[in-house]
Amino acid sequence: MIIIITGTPGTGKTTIAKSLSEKLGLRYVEGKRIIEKRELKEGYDKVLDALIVDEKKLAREFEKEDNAVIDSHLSYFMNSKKVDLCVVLRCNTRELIRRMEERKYKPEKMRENVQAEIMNVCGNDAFERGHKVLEINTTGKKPGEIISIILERIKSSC
Ligand code: DAT
Repeated sequence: MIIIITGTPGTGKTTIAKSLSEKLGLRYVEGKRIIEKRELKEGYDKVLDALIVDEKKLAREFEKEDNAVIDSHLSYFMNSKKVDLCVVLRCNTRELIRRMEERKYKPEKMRENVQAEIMNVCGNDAFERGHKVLEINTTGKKPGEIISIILERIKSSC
């Protein structure tokens, strides 16, 4: 089973993906680690303070997995036939800004991420790529509640 967790940075992907992988006995795959390990970094965007990554190459690396929860906002670039469920985590922008301030993100990066969240870039792209999408508004929900929503969906056969 392959479950991918996408969403704007700060929406809770790592928190949820780690916990979900433990609950389901699946491997936890961290996108950032794969980018480092496989040297998929193609550059660095100084203005946005973000890595430039070849999404197709990254998707191919993810597609080598067969029983995993994949934690990456770029995970929706995977072939949808190879994915059982694509979870899109959403978050209120005020809360997202608070979390990004805690992480000391640059203003340009915060602006870019807030815009991406408002436009639901990850969710829309995931739908367009044909994924079975479960979109969750995480605002005010504890991680345990979010996990329960995902498990419920898996039980009802994705
Ligand atoms: P991401 O991997 O999408 O960047 P994260 O899992 O690292 O997100 O979480 C970002 C911050 O928000 C981190 O300090 C933990 C906190 N957080 C995550 N999920 C939460 C939730 N459901 N409720 C409250 N705080 C949460």
